[in-house]
Amino acid sequence: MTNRRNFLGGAGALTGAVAAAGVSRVALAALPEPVLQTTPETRPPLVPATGRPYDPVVTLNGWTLPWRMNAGVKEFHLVAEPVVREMAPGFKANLWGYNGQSPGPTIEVVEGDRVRVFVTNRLPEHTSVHWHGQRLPNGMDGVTGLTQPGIRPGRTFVYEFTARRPGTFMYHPHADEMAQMAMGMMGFWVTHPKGRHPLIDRVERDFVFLLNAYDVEPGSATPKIMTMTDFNLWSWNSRIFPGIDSLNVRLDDRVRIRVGNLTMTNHPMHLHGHEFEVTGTDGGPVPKGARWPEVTADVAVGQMRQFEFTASEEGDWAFHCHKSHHTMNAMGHDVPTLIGVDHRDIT
Ligand SMILES: [Cu+2]
Repeated sequence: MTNRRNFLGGAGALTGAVAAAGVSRVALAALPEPVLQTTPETRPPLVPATGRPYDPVVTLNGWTLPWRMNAGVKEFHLVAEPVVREMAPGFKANLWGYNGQSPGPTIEVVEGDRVRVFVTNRLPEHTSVHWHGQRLPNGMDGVTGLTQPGIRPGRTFVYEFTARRPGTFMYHPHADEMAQMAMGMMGFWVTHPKGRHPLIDRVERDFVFLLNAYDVEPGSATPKIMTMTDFNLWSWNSRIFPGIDSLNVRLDDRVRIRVGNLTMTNHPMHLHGHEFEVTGTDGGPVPKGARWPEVTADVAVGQMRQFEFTASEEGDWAFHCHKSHHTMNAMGHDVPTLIGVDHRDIT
């Protein structure tokens, strides 16, 4: 369920932590209430009640962050914090994320929207948010040591810019990146087109998720943050099989799936039973003459790929990364080969 935290209630740990860091009650009162998510279930699309209309997306095992309108500006409040993420039934991991979950909530805006994002840091170290792929003023790009000092623990930083081009983007820290991204700090951003767009079709189903990866030893719950390539959990939105929800569509629906890759390796994404086209990247929509049919498309590191197809075949169709070892979970990687071994004496 979705909860609103009361920053000024006096009883919450967050109130204490922020107040101790010297943020005045007057300043806090000006912020939008942070909204947090307590479940890893796929939440229904957030139909916009304020601001300009758009067709909302569905975040796989995730949710869209509510906003408030303030004098024409769309205001969001992200809280960077330690979270406990249920990665599969019975398996909870100590991650870092935003607003109660990892990955953070999807942020949805409309092309031309003025956007203000308050980022409160409840982590034990500094952080920032980089708005991967977006056109924005240099000072809003979120790179510590280059465009801003890190947001210190207990402090809130305000990012503000106009969402200039429609598209699918990601957000993640550019502060202690190796640790913070290995701990799960990332999220999705969708800027919907203003009105009809010649290269962005309306679809019946629009899904988003991030490919991410962790190294959590069996029996432990906190990722090893210095692992470079040998991860043992290849997750979608910090969920692993069989905990990943299905993408449910009706027969003959037009379907769009936006997949971002914030792991350390590429993932050839393969859809069964249908052909799709890559209709967009985080660089923008692909011209129609440059699209071709595929059943597998690679999503490289730091890339977003947008797949579209008509769900014209009835059934339960698999959709997976084609690297077989990416479909294994933590306990599978160290199993010795027993093919050719006479099992009769060891069973
Ligand atoms: Cu993969």
